[in-house]
Amino acid sequence: MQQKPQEEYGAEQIQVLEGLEAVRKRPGMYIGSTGPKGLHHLVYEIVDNAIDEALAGYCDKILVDLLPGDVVRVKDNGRGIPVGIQPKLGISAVTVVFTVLHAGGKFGGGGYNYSGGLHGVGASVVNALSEWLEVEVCDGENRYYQRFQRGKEDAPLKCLGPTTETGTTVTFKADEEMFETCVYDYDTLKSRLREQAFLNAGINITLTDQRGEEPVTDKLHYEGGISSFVQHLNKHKELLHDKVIYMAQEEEHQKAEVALQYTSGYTDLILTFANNIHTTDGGTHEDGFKRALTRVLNDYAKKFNLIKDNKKLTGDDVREGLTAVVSVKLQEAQFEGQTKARLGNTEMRAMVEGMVYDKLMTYLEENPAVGKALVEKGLSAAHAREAAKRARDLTRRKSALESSTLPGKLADCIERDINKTELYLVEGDSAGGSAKAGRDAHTQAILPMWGKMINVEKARLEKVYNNEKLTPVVTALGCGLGNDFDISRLRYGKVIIMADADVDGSHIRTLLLTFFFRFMRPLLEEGHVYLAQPPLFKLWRGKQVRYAFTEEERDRYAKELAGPNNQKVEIQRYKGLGEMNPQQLWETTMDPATRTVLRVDVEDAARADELFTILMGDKVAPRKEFIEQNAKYVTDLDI
Ligand code: TTJ
Repeated sequence: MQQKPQEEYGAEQIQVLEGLEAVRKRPGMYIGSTGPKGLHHLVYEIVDNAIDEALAGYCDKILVDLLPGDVVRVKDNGRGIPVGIQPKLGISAVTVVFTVLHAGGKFGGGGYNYSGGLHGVGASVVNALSEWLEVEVCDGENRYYQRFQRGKEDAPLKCLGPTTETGTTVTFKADEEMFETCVYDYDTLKSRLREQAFLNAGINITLTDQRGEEPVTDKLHYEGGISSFVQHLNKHKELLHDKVIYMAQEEEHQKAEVALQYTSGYTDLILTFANNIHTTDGGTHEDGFKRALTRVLNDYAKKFNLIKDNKKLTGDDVREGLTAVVSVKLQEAQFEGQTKARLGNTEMRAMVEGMVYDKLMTYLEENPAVGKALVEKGLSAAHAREAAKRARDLTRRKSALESSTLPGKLADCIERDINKTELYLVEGDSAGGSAKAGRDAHTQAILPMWGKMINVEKARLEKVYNNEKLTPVVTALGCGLGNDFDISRLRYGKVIIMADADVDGSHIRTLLLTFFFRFMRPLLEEGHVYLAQPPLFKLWRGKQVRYAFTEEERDRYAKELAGPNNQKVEIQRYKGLGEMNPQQLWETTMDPATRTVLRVDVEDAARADELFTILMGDKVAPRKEFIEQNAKYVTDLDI
C-alpha cells in the first residue's frame, strides 16, 4: 500500500481517532442511548448500508446473523465497499468508512440519493462502540479484510487473494464497556427488519438466530411492499373492503407511496416514513395525506349525494377504522422536532396531498361499493361524535372528568412534584389495602381497581367517558383523554400497574394498556407507564427469607438457603398480591430502592396494536389461536 509522508499521515490519523474518541465519550449523542435501544441501533446502522446498496440496484440479498457471544454478522451481495485509496486521506475507502465520522456510503456521484438523514450516523460509530469489528469486501476480483478494536485498526486493509464473489460482510461485537446490555432481542430485530422489507419491496432480508441449539430463521421478503405492510397490520381485523388501496407517484427528485385499507374498528393507525425512517411525529407527508383524505371523502360524498349538503365529515370521522402506510423518498430530508422524528419539507405536503386526492378520488369513482362503504363509515363516526358531544355538554358541569374532585378510592400522596410521584393502579381491594398500608405515602398514591372493565377496543370514546371503572383513572391522572388529552396536567410521573401474574391480572393489565394506547398514547410514548413485578415465590428457612421472581431464581435460592447440610427450605407460591402483607408488598414490589418495574414502551405502535387487537378484538378465532400459541406469554404480557 502506498505510504504518505509520516507526519501528514499521523496528523490525519490523530484527527480520526479523536473523532471516534468523541463517540465513545458521548455515545448517546450518536445512537440515542446505551440501553437496549442503542444496542439494536448498531445493527440497523450496518444493515442500512446494505439496504442502500440494494436500493441502488446492486444487491438483492442481505443476511443478518446473531452469533454466540453477542456477535452480529451482516452480509450483502452488493458491489462491495470500494477498496481503493481515498486521495484525501491516503488510506483505503473501506478504512475511511469505518474510521471517519460521518463518512456515509456516498463516494462520488451515481450512488443512491435518498439515504437517511436522522440515522445514517454511519459505520464508524458502530466501529467506535464495538470491542472488535471485522470487515470483508469482495469486489469480484479479490477478497479484502480488515479488523478494528474499539475503532482502531489492527492493521491496514489486507488483500487475501482472488475471488469471483462480490459483497460486503461486517462482523462485530458491541463493547460491554459502552452498553448496559449486549444481548440482542430477536423479535425486536425482526420487527424492524420486517418493516424495512415492507418499505423496500422485493428486497430479501434473512435474519437468523444461531445462539441457541437450533437455529431460528425468518425470511423477510415482500413483493407487495407497503401494501403487504397494511395487509400485515390488518391481519387480525375485520375489513371494510377486501383490497388494499395503493397509490404511488414519482417526480424528478422525490417520490411518494401510500397504501390504505379500512377496518370496521374505531381507531386508526397511520404509519409514516421518510427515506425509510419511521417519522413517529408525522410531518408534512402525514398532513398532506390527512388533508387529502378528508377532502376526497367529503367531495365524493357530495358528488354522489351520499351526504346532506350541510353535513361535513371531519378528519377524525374519515380516519375511523383506517390503517395506512405513507412512505416518501426525497433528497435532503429535513427532520424536525425534539426527537427529529417529524418531516419538515413543505414540498412533500403538496405532493402527497395532490397525489392522494387525484388517485383516491379516481379509485373510489371506479369502485363505488368501496366509496359508499367509506362514506358510511365516516357518517357513522360523525353521528357518534355528535352524540358524544351532546352527552358531554349535558354532563360537563358535573362530569367527573372535568371536575377537580379526586376519586374517593384514591389514596393520594403528599408530594406534588411529578418527578417524584407514582400512582399505583392495584388489582383488587385487598391488595389495594395492603398497598395503602405499605406504601411511602409521601410519594406513592394508590388507586384500587376492581371487577371486569369494558372492552376498550370495541367501545367508542363516549362509552369510556361514562365508564365507572376507568373514570377514576382518568381523574386521578388529571390530563383528560382522547383529543383533549393534555400531558402537561399529569399528576404522577410514574403510573405503575400492579396486578397478579394470573389470567385476571393479565386481563386488567391488557385492558389498562389498551386504554392508554387508545386514549392516552403520549403517556406511553413518553415512558410514564410501568408494570410492577411482584415476586412469584417466597422461600424461607427459619428466619431467613428470600423472594424469587422466576422459577430459575427459586431453584437457586432454594439451594443457597438449604446450605451444605441441605436443610429443609419452605417454599410458598404466591397466587396473588393479596397474599402479601403490607410490609412484604413494600419490600418486594414497591420499595423504589429494591424493586424492579418494567417500563412499557410503545416504540412499535404497530406491534402493540396487533397484540391488543388479537386479545380484545371482535374476531374470536385469531384471539383463541393467539392465546393457545402464547399461553405462557399472555400472563406476563409485555409489549
Ligand atoms: C458505493 O459505491 C461504489 C460501489 O459500492 C458502494 C458501496 O459502498 N456499497 C456497499 C456498502 N455495499 N454494501 C455496503 C455495506 C454493507 C455493510 C453490511 C456494511 C457497510 C458499512 C457497507
